[in-house]
Amino acid sequence: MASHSTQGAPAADLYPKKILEYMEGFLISKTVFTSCELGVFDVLLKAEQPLSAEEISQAVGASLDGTQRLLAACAGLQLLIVHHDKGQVLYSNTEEARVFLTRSSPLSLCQSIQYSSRTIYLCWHYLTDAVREGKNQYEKAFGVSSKDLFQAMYRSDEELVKFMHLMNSIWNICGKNVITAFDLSPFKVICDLGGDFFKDSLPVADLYILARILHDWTDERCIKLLQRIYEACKPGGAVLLVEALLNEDGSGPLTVQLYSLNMLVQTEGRERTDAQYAALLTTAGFTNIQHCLTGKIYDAVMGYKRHEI
Ligand code: ASE
Repeated sequence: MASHSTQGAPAADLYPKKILEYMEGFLISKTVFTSCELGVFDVLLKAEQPLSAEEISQAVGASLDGTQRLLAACAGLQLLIVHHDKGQVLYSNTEEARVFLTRSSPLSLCQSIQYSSRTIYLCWHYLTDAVREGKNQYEKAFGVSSKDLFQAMYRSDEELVKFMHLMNSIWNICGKNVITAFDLSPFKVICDLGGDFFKDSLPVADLYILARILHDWTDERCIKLLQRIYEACKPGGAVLLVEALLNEDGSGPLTVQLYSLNMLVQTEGRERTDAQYAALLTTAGFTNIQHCLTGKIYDAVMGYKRHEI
């Protein structure tokens, strides 16, 4: 054997780059959360010209030292551009920061980021407990009973509004792909399901859209809901599921694997494969099930109710 390196004797240059990145990934999340919460990107948008750390710290009402470090990190993350002007350091937004991280932008992710910062991040503090117990962590994170999921998720008007903004801001980015995945022109009456759909009577429609609904619930509850929809649906009608689909063998995408962990800490559900959604739809009576991957986070699954013979 020429090589001296064996198990238990790592090479001197062995450097766990990936693991270090994972270990400290939350530092990046928190840097983005804080910059948005302070309104750094909004201040730079309004100024319409590069600003110094001093000007930004005053505008956002934060310490100069803290702001300087935050701005440097944002520049490192390629969210801010650094300008050197006559010995002065000035900052401006990158195109991506202007479009997605300013509050007034139509494609703003600020509300999503706020929900991540104030709700999801706090739930993930208890991920170990969630994995051990196999259930969500609202009681520990917020002191609210998680018996009724949406009573917990909508525990205050503020929390409800934050969640609605989250749902909407992702829709701005993925909505078009999902809604053009299938030809929906044959459907005259379309019902986008929200509200208390386990209790309330459902309107008669040709197409029911369930966008990021089934991933909140157990298989049993999903089947119950799909059966209610099947009952209400006109013959020849259909149901369109909008969900982030796992690969058939569960091997990815990583985002969806992580979302499934998020469903564990936050809901009663999970992310599923297209075959798992197809099985739920089949059990409820739907046929001719098809799925379409969009290449973005959210995909589409369709199932039909047969025409009466
Ligand atoms: C739900 C969707 C979400 C319920 C709770 C949720 C999302 C976050 N929390 O139906 C959106 C997807 N993002 C993640 C991280 O799961």
